[in-house]
Amino acid sequence: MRLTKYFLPVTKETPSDAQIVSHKLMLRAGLVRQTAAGIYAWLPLGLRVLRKIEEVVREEQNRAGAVELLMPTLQSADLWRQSGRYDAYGPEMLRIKDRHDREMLYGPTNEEMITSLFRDGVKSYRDLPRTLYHIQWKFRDEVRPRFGVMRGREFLMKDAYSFDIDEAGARQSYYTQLLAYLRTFQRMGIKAVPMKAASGPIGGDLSHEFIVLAPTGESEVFYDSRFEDLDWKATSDDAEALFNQVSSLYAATDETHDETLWKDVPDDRKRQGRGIEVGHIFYFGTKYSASMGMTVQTADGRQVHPEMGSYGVGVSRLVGAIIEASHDENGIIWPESIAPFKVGLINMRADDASCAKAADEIYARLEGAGIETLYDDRDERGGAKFATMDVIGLPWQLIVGPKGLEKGVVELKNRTTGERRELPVDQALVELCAA
Ligand code: 5CA
Repeated sequence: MRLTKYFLPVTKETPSDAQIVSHKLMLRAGLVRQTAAGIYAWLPLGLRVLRKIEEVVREEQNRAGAVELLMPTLQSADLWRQSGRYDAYGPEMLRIKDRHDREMLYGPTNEEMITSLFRDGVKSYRDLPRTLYHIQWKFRDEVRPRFGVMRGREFLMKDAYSFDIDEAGARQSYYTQLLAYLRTFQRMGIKAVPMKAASGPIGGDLSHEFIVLAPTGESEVFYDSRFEDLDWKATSDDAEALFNQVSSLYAATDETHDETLWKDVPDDRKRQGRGIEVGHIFYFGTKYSASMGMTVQTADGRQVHPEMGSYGVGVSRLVGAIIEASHDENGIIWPESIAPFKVGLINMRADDASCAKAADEIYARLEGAGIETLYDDRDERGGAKFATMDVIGLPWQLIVGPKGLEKGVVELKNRTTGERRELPVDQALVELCAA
């Protein structure tokens, strides 16, 4: 993508309405703009990151055997009356009337809708177990939307729902999602610690929050440092063993913190700090299947209410959380797996015909090799171009200038380490292909 044809409204000034670093950087780097309190437009660069995160989430859900569908954002109040939650949910639910005076709502979550869809399509134990998920916008009329996309009113969530014939099966589905979550977050370059959680208005007796550590986080957290050493990629597919391992180590938020258990953690392993909740999983048994009349026939002919769980990932919140965990004084540092482009190609002298020709050729070769490149072909000062590339945080910068070209070299900068090296063009391209 050529910057002269793109829409990237980068700003130098720190926006005054933003309190935390990720919100400031998301505005400065031209990722989002607020259009109403807690509601954001995703500008082209921000949208690319959002899509990348979505794709990692999708791949790990599919790998875990979950099946994707898409439910609408608008739901009917009658559906929520079936579970009794329409009145219970409170002012966070945005309630709307259509032209026929029918009561509608903008979905804050989808337990009722998925239960009704599954109920109408399932007959017997042979149709179970199933985990269905979608990635869809939600609306919660938060009292205090703040910190940008971190606590928005409209936000993108992956929500999955599992249906099992009995509790043992439901626990397996829960463990499978737990493993999928740890893999998902690790692929995004962040460490999210699973912590025992209170299950809140969703209900149920087994629940974990996934917390990314960051000083600006909303919850206070207490955990065993052994969580820092676990490698989820290396963990086997035995989800139950993983669950047992996770359960054997102490980790809790301020809501569930237990001083007596905390005392048993050796002092040199005690870690305390703040964190951001990027995911939350729940097992809640037959709460919705019973209240909404979903039954299936078991192998021995009995009728039972399926056991259910729900599993949420804050997809749009993750954009902010990853920036909180990965930035420096000059801007964002994207982990490669979710970077909006891999390479920022800088032409130092757009007014110099031979320099522009060389940069154009490199751009064509990068594109030809399938490397996602943002090409700064604007007629601007070098300093402004460096500042733009640093703030938007692409993993690699490739700098083409007339002096280097005389020697046959370009400069390759690694955004994470800050290391800069002069290399012949061919070698730089080989390294970028391999990186
Ligand atoms: N139905 C369940 C699981 S599917 C559910 O709604 N869980 S939740 O309430 O915990 O939300 C799931 C995730 O969405 C949270 O872990 C958080 O990362 C994200 N989230 C929740 N509220 C907001 C918000 N106001 N802004 C941005 N992300 C949010």
